[in-house]
Amino acid sequence: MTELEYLQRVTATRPQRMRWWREARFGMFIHWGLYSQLGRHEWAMNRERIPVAEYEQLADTWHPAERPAREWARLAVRAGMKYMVMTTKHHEGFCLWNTRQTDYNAMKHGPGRDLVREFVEACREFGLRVGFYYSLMDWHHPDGANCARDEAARRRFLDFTQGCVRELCSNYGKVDILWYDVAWPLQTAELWESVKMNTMVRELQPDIIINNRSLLDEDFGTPEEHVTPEMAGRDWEACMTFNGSWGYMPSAIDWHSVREVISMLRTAAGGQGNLLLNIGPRPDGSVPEEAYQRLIPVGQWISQNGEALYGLVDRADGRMESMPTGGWTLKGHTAYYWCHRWPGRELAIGGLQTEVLRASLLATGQPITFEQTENRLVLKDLPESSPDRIAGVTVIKLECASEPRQVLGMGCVVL
Ligand code: JFZ
Repeated sequence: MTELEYLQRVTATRPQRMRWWREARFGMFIHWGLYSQLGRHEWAMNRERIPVAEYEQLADTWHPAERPAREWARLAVRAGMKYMVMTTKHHEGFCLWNTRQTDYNAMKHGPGRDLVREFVEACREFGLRVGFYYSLMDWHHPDGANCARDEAARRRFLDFTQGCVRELCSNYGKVDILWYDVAWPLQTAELWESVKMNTMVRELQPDIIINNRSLLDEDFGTPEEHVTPEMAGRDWEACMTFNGSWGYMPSAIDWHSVREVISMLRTAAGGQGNLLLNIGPRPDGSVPEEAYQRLIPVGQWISQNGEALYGLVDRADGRMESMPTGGWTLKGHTAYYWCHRWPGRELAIGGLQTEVLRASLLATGQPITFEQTENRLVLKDLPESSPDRIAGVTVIKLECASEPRQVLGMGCVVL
């Protein structure tokens, strides 16, 4: 199949394949591997130049607790997340599943079991969609670097890579997401044989969605550590750490707050994108307390305000303006104003070009009285302080006569 034929086929099926993902909005990223034992970031092997022979010893000292993926899944559900993506093989090259491609895997070493299978079973038990992260870059495989210089090595490494991906897409039932990472050292999709590999993937998993990190655009873009909408019409998912490290790192103590996570969600939904928020479990698989302290309140907030987050949303950027007290998400004729700086008894919103039919507090349905003139909406008789007691982010629902639009520009009202 040519790349053009592949592209046409993938484009044609994308709306149907992506629908659940576009509605889901929020997922949990899991980075867990041998590096978790070091607790010094998942790049420790590279950043500290740990010799392979020394690093390999971690394979036999890793003894995770029983089925920790069930704890992750339970927390993901409580947090309002709809899917999970777990590292099946990170750059360190250790495979968390029972692979035939290398003995450097969880079955043959310390864990003594298939950790990917446990992850899939936990996702299914808790009703979460299944995502596999797979690092193309491999610091352990003998051809992982010289494949860029030696054609025989490239052939061997591609056979290894395609063998791993084939197993992951064949042996675990339905896989919903394939999340490639770091296509180093080969510089092009052609050198990686990405069309051939992803054609195989899609033959094995016809409904799967694939990210953009096998050097093909595929189904969605992956802004990392920043929540920045991609161009209109392009699906995207911001992947974010909670504290600056993907892998377990107890010295990484600056965790995003509940309010910051809600702000990420608002930016994602306002730009028709998703948020994939990471936790790095401890070596035994347990979840750091800081993650619970944030994800439980986030889930409580979403349980009251999920209408403004989930489902097919319209892009707010380009139709609505930035405001000092909050931000927008849109759905059809309804605008949701996520007010994170509560103004007190009145809230004025300038520049609305759309007639507001009804205003209410989303969480409770309580109506809000308002006055609307040509260029100004004034919400009146509001509570003195923000009604949201979880994070101080109150969503105001504005049901309009048509698609909401706001125009403010740089000037002011001419008296
Ligand atoms: C990659 C990984 O290196 C990282 O460990 C984590 O898994 C993350 C989700 O993905 O992070 C990257 C990828 C690409 C670049 C930098 C970090 N880059 O292109 O500069």
